[in-house]
Amino acid sequence: MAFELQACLFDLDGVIVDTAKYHFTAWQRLAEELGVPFDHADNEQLKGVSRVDSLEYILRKGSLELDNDTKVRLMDRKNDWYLAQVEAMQPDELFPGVVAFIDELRAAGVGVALGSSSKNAPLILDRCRIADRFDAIIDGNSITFSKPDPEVFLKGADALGSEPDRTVVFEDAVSGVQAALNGGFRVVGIGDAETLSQADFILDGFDGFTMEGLVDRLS
Ligand code: B16
Ligand code: MG
Repeated sequence: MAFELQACLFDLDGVIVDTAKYHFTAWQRLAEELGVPFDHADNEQLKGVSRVDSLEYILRKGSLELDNDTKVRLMDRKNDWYLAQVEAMQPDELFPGVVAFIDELRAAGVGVALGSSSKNAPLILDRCRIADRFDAIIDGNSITFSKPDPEVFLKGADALGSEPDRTVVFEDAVSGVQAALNGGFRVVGIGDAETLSQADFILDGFDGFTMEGLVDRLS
């Protein structure tokens, strides 16, 4: 039986734009200052994970215990370095094909929402001039629980009036794929098949990808 597609929920970092590289340089700079080694494998663990949980990961890795005020100061420093890169973003940093795919969904009456853990999502969408493409925007400012909790996607489906099992989540992070599964969604992994092995299927990117292709692969 053909999959009945009602809505699509898009993660931001790593699905629509490659901001993971900006997070990496900012977290690595902070980790270095704290004397904690931080490499790409660490960054992979932090994809989809909230800012505070990302800092806690680094502190755990370095067996460091800090008071709350210091943690807030460190997160603000990291975010300032991150924002300095985000401020300069341009629409040409959108991944190839993602806007065309979203436009195809919208033209077909399929609801489209953002489901990101990032508190900086509104700024990134603005810099890339893509905010008006979404029927609903759920981001780090509207949620209490970090992925793999499904809150961000359940709120997205709720805003679109869609059923999770007829709603597809596009995710690049292990924590995000797990969040989608925890919410009862179908999920397409963007990136490495081994890392995202729990997804329904894996896509390298959106270039040339169509709604028909999506429905075919989920049916
Ligand atoms: P911010 P996503 C996530 O965005 C990132 O993948 C993750 O690395 C980041 O720590 C988190 O947002 C919070 O971001 O510091 O900007 O609030 O992948 O869920 O779109
Ligand atoms: Mg992501």
